[in-house]
Amino acid sequence: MKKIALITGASSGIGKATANQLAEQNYDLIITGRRKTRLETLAAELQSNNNCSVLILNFDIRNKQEVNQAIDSLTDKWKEIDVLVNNAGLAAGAEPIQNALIDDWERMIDTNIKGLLYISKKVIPLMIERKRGHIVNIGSVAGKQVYANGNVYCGTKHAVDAITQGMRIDLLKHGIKVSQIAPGAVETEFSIVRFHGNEDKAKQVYKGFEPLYANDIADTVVFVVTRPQHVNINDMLIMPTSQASPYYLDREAQ
Ligand code: NDP
Ligand code: 8X3
Repeated sequence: MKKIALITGASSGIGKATANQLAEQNYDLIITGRRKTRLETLAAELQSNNNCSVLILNFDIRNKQEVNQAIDSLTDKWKEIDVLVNNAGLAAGAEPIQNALIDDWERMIDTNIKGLLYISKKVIPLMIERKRGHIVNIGSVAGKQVYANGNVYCGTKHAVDAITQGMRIDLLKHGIKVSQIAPGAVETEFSIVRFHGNEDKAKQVYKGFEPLYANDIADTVVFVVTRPQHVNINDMLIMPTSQASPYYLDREAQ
């Protein structure tokens, strides 16, 4: 029987690449996000390139009712979720704390922390019932180190780091694996979103060095979820070769 993976934020970037790579690994997929047309296009591609079934759940992860309804709508077959990739997330703004917008803070906290919790709260009981499952939280180097103007984004990813550890402890007795993957700079739509649609500013982030690509992180998700049952990767920090930390970047590398 094929395994099922639910990936949040599959309409773009790391989530989309993960959907593609898990489909190649013979998973059936539940793909989620707000942009329905993108999810429909991805579902068609996944189904034609791989022998897999794909289900779209179209919701805003900040909305608890929408999250609950989406998971409640699953048939018994689709409720057998083996892997939950908690990927949906964003940075909004990169300003000193005194200048930052409260709306940006709320978007980040509501998506990166509360959204991750809403969906986990619905999926964990399904995993506990089956005494198996694997939760992969996409954290960030921003959850390990704090950098200038990162304030609240770094705060949300530190929360993901702590929540991942807490989940692992609490789910230990239920046979459920919990892992975190914490990337450095990955060129996706992340910076376009962070700078509120300013593509020129977003391009500057990756200027002069080769960043990670979404597929590099999808590779690590595949690695983490394909270890033998007795092996869990607790935490993986993955950076571009040109980035030693948020503070040290070799922009002359290219
Ligand atoms: P993208 O902007 O390319 O993708 C973000 C995804 O999250 C989209 O599919 C988007 O879907 C989804 N999403 C955002 N807000 C919501 C929401 N309210 N409801 C449902 N889905 C939502 O960025 P990345 O692929 O780079 O980001 C993925 C994850 O990786 C994030 O958690 C990010 O913090 C993390 N990360 C990224 C790094 C980077 O440098 N790019 C580095 C470290 C971590 P839609 O808009 O359709 O709803
Ligand atoms: C995204 C990477 O360094 O911009 O989490 O925080 S960084």
